[in-house]
Amino acid sequence: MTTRTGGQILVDQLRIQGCDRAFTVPGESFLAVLDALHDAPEIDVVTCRQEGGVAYMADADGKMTGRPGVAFVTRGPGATNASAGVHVAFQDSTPMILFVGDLDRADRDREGFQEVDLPALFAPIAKWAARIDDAARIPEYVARAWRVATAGRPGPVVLAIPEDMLRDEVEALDRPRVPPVAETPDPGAVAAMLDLLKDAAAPVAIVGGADWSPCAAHHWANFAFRHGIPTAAAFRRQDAVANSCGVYAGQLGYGPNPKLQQRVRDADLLIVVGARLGEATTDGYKLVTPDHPGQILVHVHPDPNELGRVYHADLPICADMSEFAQMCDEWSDPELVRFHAGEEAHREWLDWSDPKPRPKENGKAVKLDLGPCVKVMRDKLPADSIICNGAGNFSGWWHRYWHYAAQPSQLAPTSGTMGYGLPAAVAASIRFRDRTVVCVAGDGDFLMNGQELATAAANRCDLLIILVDNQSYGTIRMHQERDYPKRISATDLANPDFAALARAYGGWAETVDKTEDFAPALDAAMKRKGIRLIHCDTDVEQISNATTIAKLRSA
Ligand SMILES: Cc1ncc(C[n+]2csc(CCOP(=O)(O)OP(=O)(O)O)c2C)c(N)n1
Repeated sequence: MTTRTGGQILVDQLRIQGCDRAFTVPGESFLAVLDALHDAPEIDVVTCRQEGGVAYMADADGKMTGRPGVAFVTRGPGATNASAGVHVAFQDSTPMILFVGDLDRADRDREGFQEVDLPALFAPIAKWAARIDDAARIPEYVARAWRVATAGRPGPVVLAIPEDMLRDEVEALDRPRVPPVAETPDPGAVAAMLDLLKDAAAPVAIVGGADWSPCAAHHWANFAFRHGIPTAAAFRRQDAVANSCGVYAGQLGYGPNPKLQQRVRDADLLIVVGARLGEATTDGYKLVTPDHPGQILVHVHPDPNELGRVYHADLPICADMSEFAQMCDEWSDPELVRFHAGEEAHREWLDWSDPKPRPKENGKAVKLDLGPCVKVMRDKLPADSIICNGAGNFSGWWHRYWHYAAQPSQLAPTSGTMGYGLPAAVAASIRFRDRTVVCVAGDGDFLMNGQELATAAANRCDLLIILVDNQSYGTIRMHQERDYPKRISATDLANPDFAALARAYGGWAETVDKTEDFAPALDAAMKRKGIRLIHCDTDVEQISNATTIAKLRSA
């Protein structure tokens, strides 16, 4: 056996596992890896401008592929910058592996340069956090990381890689590719679920989350449509089934359709597939309560640890999402009748997601009304466009009015982190060169990772940015107006000229401040490639798609 450096062994193992892309801000602590990547053309290295962007891109890549998004950052400041993305991957159940260059083994525990106890730092927000001290064991650690990140409820793994360990030249046995270990659903349990459906008067499904896939989206949509089961998406899992599916009922989360909420309350049978029924989806554990008296809960999840963790499940089913949905789709039972509620719920959602012009307030019409702008986007952009966003009320217009295609078409953090949209859009436009990628951002949200415009330019990304500028951290202002009216504190923003900023990165940009100017701006943007930014100059008065500050003050 020939000897290799730790860096080469690591890169070889990534290649074997099928890694084709890694996001990084380089550090001197992992030069041996960077050197090995020089000879690994199969792995596309995306060099970013801040580790927050690195980790969000890796998360987005993991969401799109179902394989771990891979990232390399340096110790101390690099690791702490990247930690926000590890938290997203944890809450969003995204497979991710973050490698962190660490200081030499002999110097550990002296609080050396940029030293942090990395496994301890990441333990509460990673599925597994460890350190590789022996180069000969790199294949074992990386193969295990691949398995841990993808199995059960997917999540992030963090591996610290000491600098001197990566330079060691040792003999190491490569591990073969980790095969997927799909949990086949128990046919008896699926039959029991179908029996419950036969007895139900008002079933509702809530779908999307851990381990969801295009295959699961396809089969669940077929099954639910065939039997007329109203299917809601969990918070920010709006691509769990194509929204064109005739029983798609809308998303739960912030600002949901009250009719959908009522339908969930009235359901006698809830079939929850993939979702963990988190705080946002369940409106603070109130829409569906953990004990859900009067409702039967079938909870289908890929991880046994999630079943019964918060919610009591009358019928828990541990299964791979794709296999479960496929088994449902292939099941034929003549006794299972079709519910009318599915199509009724879909009609209600169609009406809910149809933007009406915002009513005048105090005789004043809204100059730039975002609802009709989203409708213009729906009419002009391809139906399978990938919509990416971070956190802020601005996202509510797209969550309500955009019609999502089947997964992957939505990259949005269920953990509600700002600054996610642009890095996610960069990752999406590199992964899907042939698809339209849109980043929707608030002015606060955008500048949290605006530096990744440089990464977009360097990687010749085609992406469209819709920047909703209300000169405010508007969401927090909304909470302020409700709880402490007329006492604005720390929420006003002084912004740069966003259009000029995009142009400085080689992009095209236009500012619009009237609804009627949005469609021509979009036409102009669509004629071009590269970075395109439509800067929407809006009024903080329109604080969400349902509320104005005036209304909050008079409430
Ligand atoms: C990383 C991070 N920091 C802070 C917050 C708290 N937060 C939620 S929304 C928001 C304001 C977002 O402002 P903007 O992007 O301008 O959108 P708007 O609310 O005005 O629509 C803040 C500060 C958060 N969710 N994530």
